[in-house]
Amino acid sequence: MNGQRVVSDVLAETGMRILISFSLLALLILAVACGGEKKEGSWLEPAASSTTTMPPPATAPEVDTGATVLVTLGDGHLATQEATFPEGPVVLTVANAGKEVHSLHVEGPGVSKALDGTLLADASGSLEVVFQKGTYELYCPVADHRTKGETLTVTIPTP
Ligand SMILES: [Cu+2]
Repeated sequence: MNGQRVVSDVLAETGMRILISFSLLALLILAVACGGEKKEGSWLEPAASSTTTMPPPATAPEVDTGATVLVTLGDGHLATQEATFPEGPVVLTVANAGKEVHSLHVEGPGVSKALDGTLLADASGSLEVVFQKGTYELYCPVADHRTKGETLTVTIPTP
């Protein structure tokens, strides 16, 4: 009986050892799997940094070809820095010089674009528009401001 107990104890002990080694293995596998995930994450990091390097080339053409024209919105009027705009990409810098809330909408050949939201007094925003030859209307889409005179027709001349 004693011998059998010893054998069973030994068996139980080896069983425990097997269990322990299995759980250790499982931990190792988990550690490796986590390490693998971390490696994947580190692989994603260079991709993310490469997308963050994307904006500079995108803004570079703006500097090269895009002209910047100031558009001033007032209470009942809309004025531009220049009488004619160049063909191609133009960044409209829109400034609210009035006391009311204003915004800007540009309508013309290939363009129907508006500022995101409205501009409070003394606020400014920018809107990039790619102009083609033709006539464009710039107006304030807020309430009835367009009919109150916040509109301007701009012609893009044929070179
Ligand atoms: Cu307005």
